[in-house]
Amino acid sequence: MIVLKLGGSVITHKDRAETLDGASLEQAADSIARALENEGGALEGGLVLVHGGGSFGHHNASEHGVSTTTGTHDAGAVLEIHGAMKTLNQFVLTRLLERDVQAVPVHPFSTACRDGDGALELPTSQVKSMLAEGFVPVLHGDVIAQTGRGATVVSGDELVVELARALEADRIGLCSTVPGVLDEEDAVIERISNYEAVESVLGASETTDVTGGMAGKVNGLLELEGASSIFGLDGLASFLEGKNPGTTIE
Ligand code: IP8
Repeated sequence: MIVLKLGGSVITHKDRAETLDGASLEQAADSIARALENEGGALEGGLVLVHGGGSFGHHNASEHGVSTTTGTHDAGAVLEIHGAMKTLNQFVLTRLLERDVQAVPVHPFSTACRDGDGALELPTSQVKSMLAEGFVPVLHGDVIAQTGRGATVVSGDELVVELARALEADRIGLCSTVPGVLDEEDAVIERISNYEAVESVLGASETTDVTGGMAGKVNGLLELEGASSIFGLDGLASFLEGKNPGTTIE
């Protein structure tokens, strides 16, 4: 099976609060629908989708000073951040359903939590049942309760790593705004097998992003057993056909 993340900055306009990038979301939904129609293709083992926040969630989280490590005990703040992410999730589900993709929501706030050290606990039995019944579960970056800190942000990237591990994913894909991890000359780095080799070129994210940026993504993916790919929207169809566009991380 495949775990695929649609980056928040791919499906939204990240610099304008709560603005969907409808054209990009539709392009992604088209690629997913086409790949699922292809019986016996790379998606035969099932697909779990995760999406990030982009201009939904991040603005609300930074307004309330909430990040992956700084929490809040204000339920109003939790509802705002979670509500923004549910709105975006609904947009994603609708675009997929319009294309006959049997997409269903899984909201991390209601299922996951962090322990006092920040370790993520994400139950996956419901995701496994959904997959077995032919659904495409769609999770998203969210706020979740954390022991001793109220509620903190969980990024879609962390969910991808945890899902890939728990579901023993064969392939992991991160669809980003860039065609892969870029070097100093903006050329795509084909393969990354250790973090130190690329540390200097992995800058922080430029717009409001309370989670890790490219460095965090690469670090998380390097922890996994299997190979993963980071690619742009134009590489999505090829990834879903079983190819390795962009940067391969293993
Ligand atoms: O865009 C973060 O998810 P990400 C979600 O995958 C929130 O980092 C609530 C800021």
